[in-house]
Amino acid sequence: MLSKAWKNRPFIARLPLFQILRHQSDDLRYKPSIDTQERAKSVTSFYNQSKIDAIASKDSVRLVPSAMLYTYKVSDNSDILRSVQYLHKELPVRIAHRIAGFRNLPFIVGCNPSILSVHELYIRAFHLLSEFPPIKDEADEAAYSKLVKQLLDDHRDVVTSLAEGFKQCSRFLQDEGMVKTFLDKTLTSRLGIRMLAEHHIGLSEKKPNYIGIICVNFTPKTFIERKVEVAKRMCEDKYGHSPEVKINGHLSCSFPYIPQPLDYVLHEMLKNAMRATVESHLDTLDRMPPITVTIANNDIDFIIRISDRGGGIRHDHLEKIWDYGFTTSGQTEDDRVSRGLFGQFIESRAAGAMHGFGFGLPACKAYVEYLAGSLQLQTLQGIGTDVYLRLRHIDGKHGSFRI
Ligand code: ADP
Ligand code: K
Ligand code: MG
Repeated sequence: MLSKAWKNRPFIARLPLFQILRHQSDDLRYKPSIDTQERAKSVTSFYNQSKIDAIASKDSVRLVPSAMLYTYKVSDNSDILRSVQYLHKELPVRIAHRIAGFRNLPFIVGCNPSILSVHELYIRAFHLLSEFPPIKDEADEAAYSKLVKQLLDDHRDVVTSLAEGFKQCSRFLQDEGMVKTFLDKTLTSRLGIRMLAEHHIGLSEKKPNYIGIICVNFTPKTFIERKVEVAKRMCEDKYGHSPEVKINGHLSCSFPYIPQPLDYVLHEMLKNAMRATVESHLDTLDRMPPITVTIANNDIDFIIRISDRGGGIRHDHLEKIWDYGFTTSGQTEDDRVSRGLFGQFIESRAAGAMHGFGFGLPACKAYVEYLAGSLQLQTLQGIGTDVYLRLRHIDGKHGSFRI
């Protein structure tokens, strides 16, 4: 019901906030899948959200990977049903917490079209998931999984949208800490939600060597080789050349792990090492020093060290590289650097197009710490950089993280 005061306002004042913003900017990329009715609902939720508040006051229930690994070892239907019932309860709680995060952003940031579009996606996901009726049988489970898959897809570009949004409002932002707290929380919570959702979907899909998202014989060497190939291809697209990558250390080790979050982390670290190597060897592109990746495995954790000879990181940049948004990309005047990649990547929305947003290091650190690991960097100015990625095993023997 519209109040009388509302009806009496001039037309523009009756438009929901985000609609006004939409008319101001052409570069908004709203998901076409949000229909008018859903949009009306999410708009109402900007102002009136007692249901979201109620659910946001609940605590989330986080799972230990070893429990995920062993509870669902025999994936008969009762396990699948238990897993989906957990998701059905848990996802609205986690999403409601994130919506509260968006609502607490400073007004000028919350109004940014890219950030607002993500806020709206979360509200929409909240309604779709929290209104899904109780799941009693296989048919319900299939319908719910279908919805979750669709949402995973709709939310695919969230990180890029947030990066764009914060880049656009960086001139209004004085409080680095606020940005960091919001993004660390939003990104790691998103990672957790995606891991849970993909784990459930994976349980039904029964991929060989996988229990949900857990690869039972994860082999770092093979995984790194695949990531190297992808990064090399990107590097060659940009510069026409890419450095060799040598892998040494514990090449044959293999153990259960969740490859999904590592995918992003290794991709970002390899891109950084390759960029530094190429840009510091522009006159000798045909004989660049290789990047060396070393794998070390032990009972408690496994370590991946990426060593490059890309000239290192300037002293006065060392503090800033962990800040969201800090980048040296686009600063080089050299034609051989600015010609393609950086400009082109900033425009692109394809997965892995994060180069140039200055999100790589801080986002990876947040993800790795969420997984009870650490990401550290040692640089030898004038020579190169070593990145140390340490991750705990998920066998539960020495304590683990919760998803
Ligand atoms: P982006 O790659 O988008 O610039 P990152 O957060 O990944 O953002 O990195 C921030 C900055 O840190 C880079 O712009 C670069 O100046 C510096 N940096 C990161 N890794 C390396 C490296 N291996 N060698 C030299 N500089 C690096
Ligand atoms: K950065
Ligand atoms: Mg990077």
